[in-house]
Amino acid sequence: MDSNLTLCHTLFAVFLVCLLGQRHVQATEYTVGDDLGWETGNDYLRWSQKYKFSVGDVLVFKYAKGQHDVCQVTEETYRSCNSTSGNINYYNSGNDRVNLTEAGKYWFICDVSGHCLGGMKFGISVASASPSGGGGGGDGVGFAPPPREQGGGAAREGVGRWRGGWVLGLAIGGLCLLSF
Ligand SMILES: [Cu+2]
Repeated sequence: MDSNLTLCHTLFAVFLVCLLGQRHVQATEYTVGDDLGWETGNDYLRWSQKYKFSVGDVLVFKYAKGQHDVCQVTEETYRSCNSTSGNINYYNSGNDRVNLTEAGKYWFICDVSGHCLGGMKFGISVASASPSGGGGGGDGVGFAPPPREQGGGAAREGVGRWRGGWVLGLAIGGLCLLSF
């Protein structure tokens, strides 16, 4: 039964590595606007208040290329919707990934004429990465009210993966017991 024991240890090691990996990566991808994507008529203020963002997370803007774009701007430009100044980054691929690499505030608008004034704009607070994944350190930046955990596509996915890890662990544990 030596080989069974070895297999058991190997599986257990793999499980541990997976768990550790999950703790460290902890990056969550958020599709802006959830299922609706980056589009006119969506309430991005509401969307931005649903989640708690941390360093390492990624925002994904999905839209028909050419119909919208994404400008990361200063707070002033966010408020005025006047993008003649205050542009930090610009994206227009239709499937833009923005890595939240630093803690602080990020402001985004659509620079297509009238869209920002029409509501395609939001700001978020990004908290420094938390090692436990318990959801951000909350750094006291808070201009957004605490997130309500409702219908969170991305957030729920994270929890699902975490549970999956435990199920895997239990399965391996069961296998180990059976092999003795
Ligand atoms: Cu637009």
